Amino acid sequence: MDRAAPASPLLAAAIVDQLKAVGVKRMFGIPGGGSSLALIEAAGRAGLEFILTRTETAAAIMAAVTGEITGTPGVVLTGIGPGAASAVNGIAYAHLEKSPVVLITDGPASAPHQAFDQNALFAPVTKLQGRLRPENGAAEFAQAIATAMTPPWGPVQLDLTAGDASAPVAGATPPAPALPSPAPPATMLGKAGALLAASRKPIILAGLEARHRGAPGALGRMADALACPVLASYKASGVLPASHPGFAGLFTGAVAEAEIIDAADLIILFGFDPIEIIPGRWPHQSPVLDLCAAPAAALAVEPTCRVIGDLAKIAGALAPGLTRSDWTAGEIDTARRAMAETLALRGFGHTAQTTVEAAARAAPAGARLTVDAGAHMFSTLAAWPAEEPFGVLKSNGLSTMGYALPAAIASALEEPARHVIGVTGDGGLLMCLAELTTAVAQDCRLTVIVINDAALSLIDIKQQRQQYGSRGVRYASPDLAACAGAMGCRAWRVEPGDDIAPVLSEAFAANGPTLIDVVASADGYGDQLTRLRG
Ligand SMILES: Cc1ncc(C[n+]2csc(CCOP(=O)(O)OP(=O)(O)O)c2C)c(N)n1
Repeated sequence: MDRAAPASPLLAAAIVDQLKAVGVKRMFGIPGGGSSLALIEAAGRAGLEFILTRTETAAAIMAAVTGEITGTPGVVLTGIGPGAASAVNGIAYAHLEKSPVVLITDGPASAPHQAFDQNALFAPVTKLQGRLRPENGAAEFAQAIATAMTPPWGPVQLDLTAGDASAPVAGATPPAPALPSPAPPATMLGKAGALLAASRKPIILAGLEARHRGAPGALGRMADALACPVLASYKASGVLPASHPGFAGLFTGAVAEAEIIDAADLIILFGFDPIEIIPGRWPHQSPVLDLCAAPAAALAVEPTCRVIGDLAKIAGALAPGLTRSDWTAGEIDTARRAMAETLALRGFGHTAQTTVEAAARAAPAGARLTVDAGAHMFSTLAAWPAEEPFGVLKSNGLSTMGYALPAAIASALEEPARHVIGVTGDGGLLMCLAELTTAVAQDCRLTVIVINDAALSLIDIKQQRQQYGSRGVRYASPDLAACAGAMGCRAWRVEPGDDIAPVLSEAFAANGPTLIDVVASADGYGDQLTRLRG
């Protein structure tokens, strides 16, 4: 006989209601025995999905990626103590890469077992920490959502005990506060307009803020009006389509693109976050006009003028004063070719470059790429023509390994019709391999491509450069196709000499998750890095 379902846990239900009200569709995590159970129950009743992952790190990355691509908060639930601690890396990603995330941890503990100050643990990587209680929880939760969603976006962390989650809230549930939209000060716009008017050869460096709302369109119109080159940060790949005549390549923050930036007489940062510039001296002399959505940490360079506000509105206000620059199409094309040459990977057999070029040729229209951290990343991004914002998902500010697969799962859940391709090193995949079972359980339409060189190649190169002995960077890699097959995922192993094209076609035609384990060469990475970074 069916037992009657228990009455809704009230604070938990109020939390779920607010999440639904701001557009949240799913939560990620691994429940502990406490408040997460009440939240999952309330979510189930309210029609909000709960995605059970294999690690809290992957859950937090999935939530952060969901927050980035949807512009609504990603939500993570964890248990107390170890569950909460395991989420830190994904929350650090959300913090450094400006993604709105709400993390609800069970706790605080009432006894020494599994007890530590969870608010203190998350303080360095969240915008707000707190504890939800029945008497103020609904209001504080509304405030937490607003904090996560106020530019610069970021994660918030809230403790919630099982008892509090199931207690009735006091007072009415407040609506989520309206989010502020700062207007750019007119004086700054005047100075920005004067800099633009004085420039004959401006260059635009587009950053991660340029991916949101109306910013990509505004960027394209500015690039067209100025007829100037645009470099995109890794995360901004696709904000100006790779096929656009103004697209000059990636901003890697290194010597690769120095020549074209040095040829410019004005550097326009368009939504660039300081985290996207690798540490070191700013080598360029020209004045910098910084157009940004939110005040952030100090840039490596003091801008001549900074305008803070909605990027589309700022660009719209500056548009009437823009005139065609002196750049020629030939100069921009030469820069694009030089960048491709700098990034060319000269290895043997299958390499990251040959593999991703083949994947790009075979990929279904509109496919999205996710990429992990490691030596394979440079060639992957260079070989993939991103045609739209979020066409590429990457951990850049944190540059965490174990990212490409969870990010691909988040993408597949949010946009099931869009095929997503996760390119990863073997080291990075082995950090999150178990999430293949999540992809299988959710029937995600994704293909993992492993550039399997049985080494932590990026670290291997650095070790070799320092002329240290080869220790601690190589291992015998397992047969990853066999591992994936055992988890219910269709998988292939591509050996040197095998034709990868038919395998890619089959994998991309499949509806569920697939994995291609490419036995690849690491030759050429060291030389490539020297050309890229000097
Ligand atoms: C979680 C995490 N641990 C360690 C690092 C440091 N790290 C950066 S790249 C790298 C090696 C990556 O190896 P692999 O995934 O096999 O890719 P490859 O460099 O061989 O292409 C390491 C250890 C990191 N970025 N993230």
